[in-house]
Amino acid sequence: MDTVIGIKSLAEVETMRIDALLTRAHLSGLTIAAAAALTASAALSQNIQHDTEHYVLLHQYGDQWAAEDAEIDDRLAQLREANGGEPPNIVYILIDDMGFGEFGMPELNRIRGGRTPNLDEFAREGMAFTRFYAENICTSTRVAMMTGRYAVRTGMELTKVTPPEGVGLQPEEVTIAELLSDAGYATHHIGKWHMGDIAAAYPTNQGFDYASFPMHNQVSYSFLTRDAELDQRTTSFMPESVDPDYGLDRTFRLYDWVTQVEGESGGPLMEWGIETGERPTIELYQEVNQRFQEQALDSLRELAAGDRPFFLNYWPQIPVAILRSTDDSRCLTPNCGRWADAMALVDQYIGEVLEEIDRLGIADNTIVMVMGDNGPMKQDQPASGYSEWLFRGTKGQALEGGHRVGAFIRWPGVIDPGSISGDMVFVSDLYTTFARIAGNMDGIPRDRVVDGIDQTALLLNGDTHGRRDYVHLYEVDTLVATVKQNMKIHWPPPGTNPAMARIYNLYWDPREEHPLVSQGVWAGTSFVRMLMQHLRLKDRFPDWDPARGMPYEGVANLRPETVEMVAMWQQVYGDARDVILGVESAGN
Ligand SMILES: [Ca+2]
Ligand SMILES: [Ca+2]
Repeated sequence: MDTVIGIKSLAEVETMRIDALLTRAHLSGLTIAAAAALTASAALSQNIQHDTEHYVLLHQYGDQWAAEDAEIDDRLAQLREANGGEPPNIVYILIDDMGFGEFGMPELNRIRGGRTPNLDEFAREGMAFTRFYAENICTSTRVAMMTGRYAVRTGMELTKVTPPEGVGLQPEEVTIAELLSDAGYATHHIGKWHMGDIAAAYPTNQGFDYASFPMHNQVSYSFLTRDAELDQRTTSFMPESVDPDYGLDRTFRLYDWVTQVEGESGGPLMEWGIETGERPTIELYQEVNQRFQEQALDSLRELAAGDRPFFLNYWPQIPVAILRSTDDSRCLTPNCGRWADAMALVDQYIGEVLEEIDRLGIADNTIVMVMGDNGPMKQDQPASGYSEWLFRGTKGQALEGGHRVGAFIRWPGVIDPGSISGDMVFVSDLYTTFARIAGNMDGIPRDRVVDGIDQTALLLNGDTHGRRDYVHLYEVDTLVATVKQNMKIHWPPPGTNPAMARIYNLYWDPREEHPLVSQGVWAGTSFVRMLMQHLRLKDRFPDWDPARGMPYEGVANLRPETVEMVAMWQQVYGDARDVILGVESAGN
C-alpha cells in the first residue's frame, strides 16, 4: 500500500512482532479466529474472521466475554419466550448526512434554532451513543451496515453520484437482510439504497421480500434538474445549456435514467411516479419522498399484521435537498436554513413512524434504531442551517465530524431509557449484533473478513459493556486515520517523515486542531502495529471488486428514452469502461 509509505520505516521495525503475532494465531494452520477461540471457547463470534485488532482484545477479555455471552444467551432466550417464541422486530432508520448533535439533543437544537421534538423524545426512551462511528459517506456506510464489512473490502467504497453506474454490491455479499430472512424475518426496504443500479445489487435480490427505492441517489433529483440549473445550483447540465456547436460528446452528460422502482424478492422491478417524456424535478423529488413515507407506514402495518418477526429498513432521502420547496410558506424552524428545515420534516416523518408503532401495539417487541449515515454535507451548503458542533469536518473527511454520527436505539424493557453509551461502536457492528439478536450468527459468512463486532452486551448490559476500542477510517480506498480509545492518528502521506504523523487526544481536542508532540509519541508504535496487522490481513483476504453489469436489468417497464440512453452508454463504454478506451484500436 503505497498510501502508507510514509510510515514504512517504522513499519519495518514492527514487522517481526507482527509476524510473531500472526504466527501464533496460525498455529497448525488454524485461522486467526480459530486460534483465538483456543483461549475462549464459548464466545459466539469467535469463528467469524474479524479484523486483527479484535483479537488483541479477545486475548485479554475472551473468558470474561464468554461468561457474559452465556448470560446473554439465557436473556435472549427469555425475551424470545416472552414474545411468543420469536425474536424482536427491527425498525432501522438511517438518516442521510446527519452528523453528531444534529438531532436527539434538545440543548443543541436550542442553540441552533432547530426543531426535532419527536427524535428528541425518542432519544430519551433508549440508549444514546456518544461514540458511534459510521463510514464518512453514503454508499460506504450503507454497505458497512448491510454487509458488516468496511466498504473497502467489498469494492463499494466509491459513492456514485451520476447515473448510470453499471456496478453494485456483489451477490456473494451476505446482507443483514439475508441473515434476517434466513432467521424467519419478513423484510422490507423503503427509501434510499445507493448500492448500485445492476440487478445483483437491488435490495430485492439482496434479502428483502419487498423494496421501494430510488435507483440512484438524490443527486439525480435535486441537482440534475432544470430548477437546480436555473437557480445556479448546477451548471451546464440541462440540454438547453449544452453548446450546440461544440458540445460533441453525447455521453458526457446523460439523461433519462431510471428514477424510483419497486418490486418483490427476485421479481421484476417497476418504475413508478414518472411518465415517458418526463424528467425529474424538485416537485417529483418531494412527491417521491412523501410516497416513501407512506410506503414505510404501509409496510409497517402490513408487517405488523403478519405472523413473522420483521425487519423494516427505512432510509429516507430527505433531509438532502439543495432547493427549497416551491411552497414559500416553508420555514419550519426558527433556523430556517434549507437543511435544518428539511430535518424538521424528517422529524415529522419519523414521529409518524413511531406513532404508528405505538398504535399497532408492537412497541414493546420492536427494536427501533435511528442514526445518521455520515457527517453533514456542509461543503455546498453555506446556508444550510448546519454548523460544526463539537467536531470538525464534514461528509467525506476522516475527521471526527465526517464519521461520528447521532445514533439512538430503543428496546423497551431491555435497554434502559435515558441511558448513554460512551463505548465505541462502528456501523458494521449492527450487522453482527442484529444477527445475534435474531439468532442467526451461524449465517454470517466465515470465508471473509467481517468487521462487525457483536455488541449485544452493550445493548443488554449497558454502558462500558462494549467490545470495540478502535476503528480504521478510510477515504475511498485509502486508510487515512485510525482511532484507538481516545487517541487518533492521521496517517502521513507518502514521502512524509513518520515522526510527523499527527496524533490527537480526542478527549482534549475533539476538533483535531492541536496535534500532540511529545505527549503522544508513545502511541505511534502501537498505531503502526495496528496498521500493519490490518494490512497484513488484507494479504490473506484481499479487498473484493464490486459486481458489474448492465444498468437496470430486471426493470420491466423501462421508458423508451431510458432504453435509448443505456444503448448509447453501452455502445461507447460497454464492458470496456474500466480499460483505457482506444488502446487496442491504436495498435498498442
Ligand atoms: Ca450520506
Ligand atoms: Ca447476497
